[in-house]
Amino acid sequence: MSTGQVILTVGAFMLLSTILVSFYGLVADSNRTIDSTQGDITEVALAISFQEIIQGMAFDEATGDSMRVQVSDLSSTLGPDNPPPSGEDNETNLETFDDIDDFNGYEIDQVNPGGVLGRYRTHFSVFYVNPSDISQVSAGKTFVKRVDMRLWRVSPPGQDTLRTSFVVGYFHFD
Ligand SMILES: [Ca+2]
Ligand SMILES: [Ca+2]
Repeated sequence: MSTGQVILTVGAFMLLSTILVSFYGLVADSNRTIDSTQGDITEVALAISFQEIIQGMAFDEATGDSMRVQVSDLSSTLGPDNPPPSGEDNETNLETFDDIDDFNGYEIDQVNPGGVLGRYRTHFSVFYVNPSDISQVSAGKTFVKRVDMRLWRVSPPGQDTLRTSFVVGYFHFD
């Protein structure tokens, strides 16, 4: 990607209600600013990658191979489905997850992702949310799930934590 494309991608991503929580506010030292900016950009790039991976997965373990029209058909517990359906691998990581909520509670460490020096960590939480207000976590099952991601640089320690969310809905036509 050219620099222009990167900025466009980052700009578009920011519009998706991304909140950057800064713990330190203004940093006067320019070296630290550059270091911190590089960390922030890497976190945004990782977040976009994870979002694309997750959006390519089934809405729920139950919708992976058949159409579901009742919310009661959906998973009661959000997380990896172990033991997995016969013939499938245990769901323990990115390679074996097959539906969105398998990421609930998952945390991944990446060392020098994409050649950028540093160790980055991403934490995922997945909830059923109220379809008419996606900021509201739903106690019951719904056809809308929200994925919250938290990304930060573990080493060297970053100053910011990137928090971002997206929702995935499951639609059916009766
Ligand atoms: Ca699964
Ligand atoms: Ca699952």
